[in-house]
Order: sequence, then C-alpha cells, then structure tokens
Amino acid sequence: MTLLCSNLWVKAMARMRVADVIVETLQAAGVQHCWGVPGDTLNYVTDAIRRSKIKFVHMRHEEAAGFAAGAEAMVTHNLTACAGSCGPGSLHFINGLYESHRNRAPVVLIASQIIRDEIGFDFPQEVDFKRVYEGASVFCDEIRTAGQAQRKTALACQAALSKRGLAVLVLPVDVSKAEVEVNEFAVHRSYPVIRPSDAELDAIATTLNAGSRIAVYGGSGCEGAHAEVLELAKALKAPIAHTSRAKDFLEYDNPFNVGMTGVFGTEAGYHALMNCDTLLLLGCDFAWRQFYPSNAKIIQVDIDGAHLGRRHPIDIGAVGDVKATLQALMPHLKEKTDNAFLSECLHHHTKAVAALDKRAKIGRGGAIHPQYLASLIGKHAPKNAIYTADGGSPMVWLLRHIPATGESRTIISLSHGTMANAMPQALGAKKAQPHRQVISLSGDGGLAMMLGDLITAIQEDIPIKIAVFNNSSLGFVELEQKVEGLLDAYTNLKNPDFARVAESIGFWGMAVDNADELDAAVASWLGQPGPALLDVHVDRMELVMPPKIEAAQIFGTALYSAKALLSGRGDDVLELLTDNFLN
Ligand SMILES: Cc1ncc(C[n+]2csc(CCOP(=O)(O)OP(=O)(O)O)c2C)c(N)n1
Ligand SMILES: [Mg+2]
Repeated sequence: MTLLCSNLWVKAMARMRVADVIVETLQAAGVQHCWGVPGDTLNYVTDAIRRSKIKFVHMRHEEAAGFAAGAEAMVTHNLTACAGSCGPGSLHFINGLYESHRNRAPVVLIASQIIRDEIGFDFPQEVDFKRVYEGASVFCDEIRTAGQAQRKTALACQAALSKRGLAVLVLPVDVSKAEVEVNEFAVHRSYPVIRPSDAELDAIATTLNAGSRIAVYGGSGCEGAHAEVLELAKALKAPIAHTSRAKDFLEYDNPFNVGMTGVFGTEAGYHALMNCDTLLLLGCDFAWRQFYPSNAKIIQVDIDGAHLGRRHPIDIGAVGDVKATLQALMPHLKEKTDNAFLSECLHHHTKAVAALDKRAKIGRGGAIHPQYLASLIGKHAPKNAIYTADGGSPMVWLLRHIPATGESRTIISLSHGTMANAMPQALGAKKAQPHRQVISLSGDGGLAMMLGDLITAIQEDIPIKIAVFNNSSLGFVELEQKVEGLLDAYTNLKNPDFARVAESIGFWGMAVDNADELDAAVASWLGQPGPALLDVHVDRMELVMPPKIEAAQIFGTALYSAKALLSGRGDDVLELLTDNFLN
C-alpha cells in the first residue's frame, strides 16, 4: 500500500521548501501529531506543520514529548513524530524516546541542527545527535542536502515502522529552509504472515506431544492471538503464564491463566514455569534468567530470530508470528487427557490471587494500601480504559490489581524502567484516542519529576485523570535498600499539596487520606469531564514481594531491622513487620 498522499504525486517536479517536503511525507505516512517544543533551527519545520494536517502538541519539556509520542504510537500502531530545536532542545528528548524505542514504538524525531557550515567547530548549541541517538534508534542519519530530504524521510519512516522503534532525522536549518524539486519517494507498510517451516513445526509438535507437564509462557508477541493461544492450551492441558507486557493480550477471559512470574509476578506463574517438563515460549523475551527452568525442554517461537535463545538455552527455536504459527501447528498436536499439572497450577493461582486480594482493602488503623487504591480505580474505570503507571511501585499495583478486560490497555516502563513516564504517556494516549478514559497511576516522586507538563493537559486540552500514589517516598528504592539490609537514605519526599498545585494549574483536584472516603472519591474523580488529579496518601511501608522470597531477602530484611533498631528507628521496623508479615 502506498501511503504517499496524491497531492505529493501531483506536485512531482514542483519546487517546495524542504521543511514542507518532510512534513508532507510524514503526514502521508500516517503521522497525526508532532510532539515538541519549538525554537530557532526548528522554525521552518513548525511553520510547515502549522500549514499541514499534522497537529503540533506544544509541550513544556521534550522528555515528556518523547514519552507521549511513544504512547500514542503504541495505542494506535501508527507512526508518530517529535521535533526539537538544536542542541539542548533535541537533547532533552533522550529519556522519553529511549523509553519509546524500547517499547518498539514507531516514532520519528526531527532533531534540528545548526547550519552545515558550522558543524564540527564547537559552534554554540552544537550537539552531535548521531552519537547521542545511535544507541536508541533503528535509524539515525542527517539530511545532508535538500535533494536527500524526501528520500531520507521516507527511509526513516520505513525503518521506524518495519523495525519498530525510533528513527532520528538530523536536519540542519539551512537544509530545512532550502527549496527542492519534489520526487516520488513514499512510505510502504506491509503485513506479512510469517510462520516456521514445516520441518520446524514437526519438531515443535513432536516435542509438545512427548511432554506431560507443559507450560506456555506468552509475551507481547501474543497480541491478537488470544484465541489461538487458548486453543493450544486447551489441547495440551497447559497453564498459561504471561509477561507483564502481555497482560492485555492474555490475562482476560482465560481459564488457563496463572499470571506472571518474575519480581512482579506471583508464586503461581513462578511455579508453572519452574515445574513444567516442556516450556513453550511464545513471542516472549523475558529478561530475568533466574526465572527460567533448567530441567525442561524449551521451545521458543518469536518473530525476531535474534531473540531466539538469548535469555536461556533452548531446545528448539523457530521464527514466526504467534497467531500464524499456532494456526499451522494445531493440526499436528495430539490432545492430552491428563490435566493434573494444569489443575495444580490453577490451584496455586487461586491461592495467589486470594493473597493479593487480601492487601487490596483498607489496612490496619484505616491505612490506605496502594493495592486498595489500584483496585478501586479498576472498579470504577470503564472497560476500555487506558492505564499508564510510573516506574517504581505504581506499575506493580497496576499489573497486579487492575485486571485486563480485553479492551483495556496497559502502558508501563518495562524494558527501560524509567520514573515519571506515566503522566506524559497518558497525555500521548489521550490525545491519540480522546474517546477513551486515560488514567495515570503516578508516583509522588514520578509526578514531581515531570510536573511541568501538567500544564500541557490544560493548554492542549487533554483531559487525563491522574492518581498520585503519595507515600512521601521514593518507595521502591526505600524497599530495595531495606531488602539489601541497608538503612534507607535519600528517599524521603517533602511534597507539596498536589491537589492544590493541580488546581492552580486548572485541574480538578482532591486529596484523600481517609480510607473510608476513597471509594466515593475515586468515582467522583473519574467522573470529572476535564483533567483531574486525585492525591491519595497511601501506606508507605508496602513491600513489593517477589513470588519466591529468597533467603537473602529475608536475611536482608532482618539485617535492616537490626540496623534500624540500633539507630533508634524501631517504629520503622514495627511498621514494616506488622504491615507486611502479620496481616
Ligand atoms: C529517571 C529515573 N531515575 C531514578 C530511577 C530509580 N528509581 C526507580 S523507582 C524510584 C522511586 C519511584 O518513586 P515514586 O515515583 O514516588 O514511586 P513509589 O515507588 O514511591 O511508589 C527511583 C528513584 C529510575 N528508575 N528512573
Ligand atoms: Mg512514592
């Protein structure tokens, strides 16, 4: 399919300003928004955008723009753009775009640059963007002449869409200002169906048919393959564990679901993987090697051959799209009758869910467990809500306590693990899909880090909903330090009244510290027509327990307790123990 709009064809051989050529090529490739902050070397580009159908979303910090663009691309599966001025302007995007790139979001950054004549002489605001962005992109190149502009822009879009990630176009201002004859380079999208060879399918089927305790571990490659994965699990009597990234695609309507493993998971997911005799990895690139079994036969199917066997040694590796592969594989599988392993795993799952649910309620002395807040948000949000959550503990509460519905979408920082992603990602998702409720689960540390772009929600009229998990702490780090047996340090947060800060910006704002009022407060916050922020004073001492508590971690907590007692922080120890172990 050729996406280049027909007016560009008509204009063939006509002369146009390079900035216009670039903008029209992006528009023809499906870009609807360009996120950024204007300035100096970008002026011809923003002027071209002003006259195009692309909307420029004027942000307060480029990092937030990078997060927002990535979220837009993730929810729409379409190309999005960012643009920045030279030097610090285009440098500021780096963390937001790193996050987006590692989420495999197709985003193009126009990093405008000083004039070509001055490059290489330490000119004011000179930054070598190729060196900065090469490690976080699928394409990174400078448009060296006006004649290259359309061809290189099309190439950048092509790379972002087909290799799935960030493409950076470095654009010297004298090039963007120049005029050039338009030609015919366009962007093409292809949707191939890829599956392993017949011989590979035979080998996979033989191994699965020989297994008796089979587990499926599904990753984000299972998007769109819910029915096929469940059909396979039914035939093989196999529990399905999923990665955090696959929550939206596998958790809902799934009688074989045993949840996640890893630090964010539960014992049920962990048990299924560690105790199977045959493990089928489907579109799953889970990084933590200690959570793979050492005594099982492992089969891995992935669309990217470079992922095969990169986390753990495997017995069979095959390249394929999960849906197409399973459709081709099913006729080769013998239906199993023994469901003992499946029942055992499902029993673990029921127990694990009950243990999680126990924390999702009002705590001792009226404490608001963050899990309770998360579950109330899930209760009051519409079925097709989009959730974002900050790196730190909010993303754990989202993953564990807000069930996927099949229509909901979860955006969190998994591969990159950044703070402060949630609110700007919510801006991106809401701008892209204004008809859906978009809810940011923000940490108090995370929100403060990108606070300036609250203003964008007002200025650009993006009615997001923000819940602040306000524990007056960099809680996740405080926990890490305690588990290591260290005394926690530098994690205290002296916060402003976030509800009043938000109100002064133009948000609806409310603070809650009484657990009995929380249910009604969540309902009223989500019912607001405009941007709204709910600042909830949650319990600080909430352990994010890994599924299997290692001896070292118990030891570490004990060591912390001893140190804390010796340094006169006995109350801390008591709180930690009563809150997490004596409930
Ligand atoms: C940009 C960035 N800086 C620092 C870190 C290290 N880090 C991970 S979680 C965290 C604390 C998050 O605090 P908050 O947003 O308040 O969430 P909480 O864990 O308290 O719920 C920090 C400092 C990081 N991951 N990313
Ligand atoms: Mg916090």
